[in-house]
Amino acid sequence: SKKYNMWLQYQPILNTTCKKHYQKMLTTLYVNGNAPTIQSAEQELTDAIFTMLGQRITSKSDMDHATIVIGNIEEISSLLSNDHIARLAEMNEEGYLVIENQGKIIISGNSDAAVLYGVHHLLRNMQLEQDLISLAVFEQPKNQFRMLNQWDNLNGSVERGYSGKSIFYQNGKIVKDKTRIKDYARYLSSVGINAISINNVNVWEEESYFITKKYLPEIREIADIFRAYGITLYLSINFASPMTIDGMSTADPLNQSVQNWWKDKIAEIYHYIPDFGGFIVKADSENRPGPFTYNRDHADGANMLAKAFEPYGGKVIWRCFVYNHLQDWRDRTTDRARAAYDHFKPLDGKFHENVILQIKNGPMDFQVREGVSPLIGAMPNTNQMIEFQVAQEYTGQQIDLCYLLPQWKQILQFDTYIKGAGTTIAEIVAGTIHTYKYSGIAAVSNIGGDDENWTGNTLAQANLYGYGRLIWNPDLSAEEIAQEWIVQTFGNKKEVSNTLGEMLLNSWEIYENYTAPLGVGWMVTPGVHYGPNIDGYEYSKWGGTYHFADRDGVGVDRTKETGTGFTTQYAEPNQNLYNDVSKCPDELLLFFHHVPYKYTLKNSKTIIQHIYDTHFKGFEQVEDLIKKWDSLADLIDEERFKNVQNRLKQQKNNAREWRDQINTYFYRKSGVADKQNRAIY
Ligand code: BDP
Repeated sequence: SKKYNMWLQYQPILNTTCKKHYQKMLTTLYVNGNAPTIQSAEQELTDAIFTMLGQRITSKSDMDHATIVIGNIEEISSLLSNDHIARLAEMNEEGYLVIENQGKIIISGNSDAAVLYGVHHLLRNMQLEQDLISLAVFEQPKNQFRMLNQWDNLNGSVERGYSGKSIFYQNGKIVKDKTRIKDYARYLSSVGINAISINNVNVWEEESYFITKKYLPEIREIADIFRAYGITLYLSINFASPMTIDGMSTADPLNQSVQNWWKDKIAEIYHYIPDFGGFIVKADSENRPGPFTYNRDHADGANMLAKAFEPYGGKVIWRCFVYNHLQDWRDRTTDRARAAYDHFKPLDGKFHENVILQIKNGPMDFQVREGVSPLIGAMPNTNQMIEFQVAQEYTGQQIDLCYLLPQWKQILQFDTYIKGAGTTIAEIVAGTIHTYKYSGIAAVSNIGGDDENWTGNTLAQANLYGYGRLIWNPDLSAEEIAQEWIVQTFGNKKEVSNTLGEMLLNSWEIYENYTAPLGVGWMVTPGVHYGPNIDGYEYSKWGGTYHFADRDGVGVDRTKETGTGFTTQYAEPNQNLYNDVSKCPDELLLFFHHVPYKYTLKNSKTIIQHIYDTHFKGFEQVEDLIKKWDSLADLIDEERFKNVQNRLKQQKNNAREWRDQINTYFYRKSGVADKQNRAIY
């Protein structure tokens, strides 16, 4: 069905000139090699051409008589000019070329996976109805690791999953029918994802056994599926596994028998999965076990595993989401925002070269708006990657529309100045600033399998698509990516492209308008994280104290002089930019400063008036989203149309609730009336 096919609709090409052109060019295929990835590429190409053009491409046994040739560079260099070969040689392992030469299309690359990416490049161009004559594309990914983290549990639930149950597990078992996993692998490879971890970072009792004989034979099957799409498999582990699995008395990373236990364990895993990627570890975080129990640090913990992985080329992806979740607001140095930097920065240079630190994009936790994590780039001698959240935990849970590409773009473009101007997050995680051995980008996935459409809200598919495209090429704009996605998903219709493009691009700002203001974050219902609850976390022992609203003002003082000192974790000039209230950008003001309600923003409004205005506006913007979507009724199939229409209706209720609660709360705290006298109670 259309909702199941996401952006790989391969709809029949309607434009007749274009269709004739393709039909003429794409008749016969020669495939070099038979590695699983090459077979996937061939399958995708032949199936897609059949649905788009209504013609079956025929296989040729020699290159000369084929109109398309695909294969690894080693196999088909005879068809390429010296110049082509030289250009390919300059690119990384996943670099590919797609060229047209005298009526023949050649897709080649530096690896089998690269060929698959090249095939998807061609298919994307065709769906966008581009000309194929004199194509000369040379592409390589900017980031080495392009990863997704599934937060799926064996019982079939998905932590922070808003799209139904897991496609990997059901009722305590790995699913027998793995068709859906295979299709997921297809979608991921079409946007260049090359690594996946398939279980929740919170590893509870039974998932600890994933690294044992009980589950490894079936996990191997999953690894085989992903391998055929160029995707390497990783597992999240329980740091206390030696105790949980084998009843040992300790998991101390410096204990010899613990080290031996892991060595044997990792050897066993490679026996099943020879190209196993490695582990993701959430340790000493939110009640998960870790090295702190034994008075060891995180380098001790990570290095123990890294050593055991060395003979196999495996990696340890160590998460930096480490903070004391039971904070004491009387001690400002326990500011949660400071935690990752305070824990990890002193350990720079102590990690083995096959350890990669995975750092959330912000210092807190995937809020609608946060500063960029100052830890990223601050450890020149330690591999790092950034972590995004495609799942919309704090951004509307795939009920509310929130296209996250503009947010991710902004984060990647952020200049840390750590090594002078131009030290952007994009360059740091691409490994071009500190020359990391391994680096890249990971994100929490947003898919599930209850509903055929994968993401609950059909429009949330844009975030998954966009995530892959952006991390392959961070220079693509949020708009370009939206347009690519729209055309492939809903067909090439101007009105849909225009209207939906506008809806997507404004949606993050709209969401921000009616939720927590000016970077303060966290005014959500505790636990579920959807809907407003302004003081829900404010006085709770879990996390604690995020907005400090009182009768005089609002915001968290994180300055050097009077606050938590978090601002000092940034390099200059960012440190000063955030520390100085007169310079701090409006959108983050309350993240860094506690200010009176009548404080005037750079946009010339007072804080309190800004809160009222954005909240009234945000609600109206949601009403406008509904109108816009309704105007597309005749251009979109009923099923997907209704799905989104229904979500937008729920979004409107949510926006109303946020608007009213936020406005009322701040009116009552401040006693300052709205200048426009709108209804606030
Ligand atoms: C938070 C989620 C929680 C995750 C945690 C994490 O609320 O469910 O376990 O992040 O990243 O955002 O480990």
